[in-house]
Amino acid sequence: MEIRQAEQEAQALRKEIIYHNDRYYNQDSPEISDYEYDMLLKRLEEIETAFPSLITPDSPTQKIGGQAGEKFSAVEHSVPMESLHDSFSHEEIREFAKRVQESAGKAVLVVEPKIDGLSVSAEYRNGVFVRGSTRGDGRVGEDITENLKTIRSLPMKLTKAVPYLEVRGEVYMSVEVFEQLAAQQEENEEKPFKNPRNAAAGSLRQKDAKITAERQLDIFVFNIQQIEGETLTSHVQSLEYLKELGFSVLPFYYACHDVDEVLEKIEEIGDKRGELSFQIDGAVIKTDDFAQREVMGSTSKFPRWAEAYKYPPEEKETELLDIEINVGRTGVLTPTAIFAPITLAGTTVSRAVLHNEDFIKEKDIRIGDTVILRKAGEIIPEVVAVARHKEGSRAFAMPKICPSCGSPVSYENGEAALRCTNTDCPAQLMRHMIHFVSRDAMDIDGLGERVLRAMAENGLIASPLDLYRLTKEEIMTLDKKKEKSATNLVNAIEKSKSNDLYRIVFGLGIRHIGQRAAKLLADRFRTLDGIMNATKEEISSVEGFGEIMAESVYDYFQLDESKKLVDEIKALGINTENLSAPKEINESNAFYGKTFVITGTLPNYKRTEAAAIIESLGGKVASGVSKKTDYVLAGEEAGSKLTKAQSLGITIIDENEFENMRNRE
Ligand code: 0OX
Repeated sequence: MEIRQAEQEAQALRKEIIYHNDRYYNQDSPEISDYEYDMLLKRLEEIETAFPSLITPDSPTQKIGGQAGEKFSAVEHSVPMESLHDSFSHEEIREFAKRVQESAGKAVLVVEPKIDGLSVSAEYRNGVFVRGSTRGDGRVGEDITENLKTIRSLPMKLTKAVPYLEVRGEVYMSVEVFEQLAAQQEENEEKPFKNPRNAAAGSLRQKDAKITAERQLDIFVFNIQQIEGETLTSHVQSLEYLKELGFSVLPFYYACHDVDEVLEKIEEIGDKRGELSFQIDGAVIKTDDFAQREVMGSTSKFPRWAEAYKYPPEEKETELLDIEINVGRTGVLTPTAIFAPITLAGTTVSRAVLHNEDFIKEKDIRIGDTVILRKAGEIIPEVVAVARHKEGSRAFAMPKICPSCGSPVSYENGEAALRCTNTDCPAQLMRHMIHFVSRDAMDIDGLGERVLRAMAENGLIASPLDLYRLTKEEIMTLDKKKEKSATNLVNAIEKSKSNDLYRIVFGLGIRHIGQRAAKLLADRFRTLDGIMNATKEEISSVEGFGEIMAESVYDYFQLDESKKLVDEIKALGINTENLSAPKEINESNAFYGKTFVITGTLPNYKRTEAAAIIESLGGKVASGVSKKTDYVLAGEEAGSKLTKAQSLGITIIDENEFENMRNRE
């Protein structure tokens, strides 16, 4: 290649990589797979190695992609948080091992998983957590102390009072938590996170640490950045030491004595990557001995004593048996591929979303074809391409009528989504009812899709509000509904009448309005009437609201049906006011300024509900019992916290006493 051609290609690659860096690191919303990104960077590296005069100081090969943002205050890393150089073949790993041997002599190499999360630093003084930060560009990161405090696997106090310690670890979201979150986001028609890494990133860098707490993140610690009061000489020794201090350390790592063993362990980790409860994007190979690391040193960006190995994404072929059409809550018809089940990256998959007609046309997907599947972000199966058309297969066409109600379907103002035009479509109504009772909306216990379908089929309900008119006797006419469970259901429905305002707003299922948007509306306008009577300008001035969202809310409440619905909601006695309004707290109430610990199962409240009541009255809720605790609210099967409270002589109350205290308020 000539230098001029190389320069052009390098420039184009840099531009592309910088764009994808921004999508990945700053917007938590990548457009290409990690593998595709790695390949772009690798190509740029190849060009720069062949023509070193082309290297520019701002080339993505010279810097780590993240940038300390403006949301959080900056933290300067006194020990830089370096990144790793990537390898994609056994040959490159052999070269790395040779370099280590040539520079530092015979070495033990440790192979460990490369967790796909976010690198963070956590600092401790005298064994107590004092500060947390993101990696940022490796030299300056962001202060995320409050967010890290919400991670249960990160100890706030170590087993030893080490004078000073800075560790580095990877914050991640487990596959299980991610799948729950993805299902919830789909149900709420919110934009889903693409993979656990993005979900972890989006959850960690939140100004409101409460959101981080809800997302149940975890951490694996893998490095000591700085330590005072202890001398460690190897990686394995420091991992053992970190375990003793109470850290959740990488769950497995292997000390290898030659490169063949290294490659064997890399493959072994690769083989089990689909079965792990966390995602990995490769393996890391590290020189164990710190004295040898010292000899090798670092380049401007990477340590020379470590290397990453990236696995290619797993792809498989299977036969496309059918394309099914699902009708969503807002009437969108979504085609879904049904294929012969296969195991892919550890789980059995048999369905994949085909998004819309454009997607199917672009890839020319036809029923009977052999298709290539991959897991996007290693989790959600997607059709990459058609491997082979089946002989005589015909192009797929979206239906002209709704498969549920037979009404015409249409495309609205240039959208790629096809919608059923009938607002009374039973499939839409059913999705709407499922949404209405869901955990993030009215949160009615014991009402799932199965019961709702049975109720609708038996003519008991035709709309969500019909639920509030149901009697115990009517519910008991349903197959297998015993008196006790019918009573529970009636009670759960009744209880939902006192939900906070945002729940009913979200439950209405207004297009483009997710739970967070519903909370913003409730906070700003305080009552359902307030939201209904707001002007378009007032709605669009709500922080975080764009034109489309504002228009959607405004248009919704202009409809006569919506106005009638609001009247009906009020007539049924469903709360339409914001209850979390910062009320004047009467400081003489029994809760004000007191610290509570809640333990065990309470008969009628979830622990989070009891906590909200305490906090609304000016009390504090702590997680552990100490001398500072004023009351322990104990339910059934309360364990060690109750015993500790007894030994410290702290007042223990049950739910009854708790209620009495509230009434004395
Ligand atoms: C990981 C991971 C990341 C320490 C020196 C250079 C990179 N994602 O699991 N980084 C490192 O090592 C650092 N190890 C890991 N296991």
